[in-house]
Amino acid sequence: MSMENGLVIRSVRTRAVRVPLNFTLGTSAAIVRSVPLVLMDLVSADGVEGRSYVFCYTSAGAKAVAAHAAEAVALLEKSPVSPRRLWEVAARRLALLGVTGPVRMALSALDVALWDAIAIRAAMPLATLLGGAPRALKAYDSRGLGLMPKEQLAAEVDKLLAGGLRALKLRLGYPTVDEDLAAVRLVRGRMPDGSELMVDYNQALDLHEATRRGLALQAEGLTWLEEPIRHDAYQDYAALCRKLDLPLQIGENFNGPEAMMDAVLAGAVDLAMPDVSRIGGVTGWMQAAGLASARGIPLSSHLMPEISAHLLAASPTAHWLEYVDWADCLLLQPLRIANGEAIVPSRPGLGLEWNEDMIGRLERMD
Ligand code: SMN
Ligand code: MG
Repeated sequence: MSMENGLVIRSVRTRAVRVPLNFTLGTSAAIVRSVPLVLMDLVSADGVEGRSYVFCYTSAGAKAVAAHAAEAVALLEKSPVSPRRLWEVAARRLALLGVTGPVRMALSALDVALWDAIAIRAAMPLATLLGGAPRALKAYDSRGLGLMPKEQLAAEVDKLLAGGLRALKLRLGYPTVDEDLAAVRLVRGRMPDGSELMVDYNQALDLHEATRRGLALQAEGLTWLEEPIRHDAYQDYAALCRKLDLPLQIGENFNGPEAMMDAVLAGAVDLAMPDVSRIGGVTGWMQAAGLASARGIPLSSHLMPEISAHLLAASPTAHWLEYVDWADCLLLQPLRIANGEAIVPSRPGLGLEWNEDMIGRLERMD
């Protein structure tokens, strides 16, 4: 099959599995002890395989993503499909349902699997195919450090630092600003000089409280303040950006590059961290990377680091990779961390190969 003709999908298989976490994550929104992931295997008519996976938040989310992926594949089967055609066809057919939430996550997962197959057929790492190259990326450890008692927090910081990364993300949103400050100081106090600390409120505050806490946190030397208020309150984010010296980070909830554009035009974006499964897969990410580049906005990623690493390596304003180990047990070659950085693999495509023995032992959710 030549490249001009695109890629004919022979089959797409999804498997929904529940993966236990090594570090429980208590955010202001939920306590997460295990994560539902949908694994996707696409096979082209000429036998090339493309893979992706997506974090689905809840069991129903995983089932919905798998169901929407199956319907989307039925729309595309038998004729050649490029990532662009995937979005054109699916967006036309699904506009009334809405290309958001699980629909967008399913399409994004398909887009990633398609790009993986295209890169594998071209015998290139995805980062290279997208105009970058495999390299070491700045990465922060985003495991654990949820809302928890202080002694546990201290023990977790030590354990995470032993993992080799020199930047951490702490969840905030304790009942009072003093408790938030105490958590920041405790964590900071255990981190070596030169290391960096990010904080994430997961949308816990209103504008008034976010201003108050933001001002109180400003002198703590934080790298960013993430999602203090509801994710789509762009006017309020713009007001916060003007009031605080501390850079604000948003983006994990951008529904496609269009949402990022709205946020940028509202003056709501100091730093951006799109999620590959909401921004629209590789296709949506590269459009978002263009916006970020045009405005000089530092671009970080959200979860799924094995996929995001290739995308950051091809993004002009690449900033931080969010590192978690959730998919490690599913992979024969998990994402490698060395010298405080994440290493983008130079294998063809994304470099995802399933550890079928381990997958066979996980709880299935489909
Ligand atoms: C987050 C979101 C969803 C699940 C886990 C963690 C968090 C992040 O907002 O930025 O990683
Ligand atoms: Mg977040």
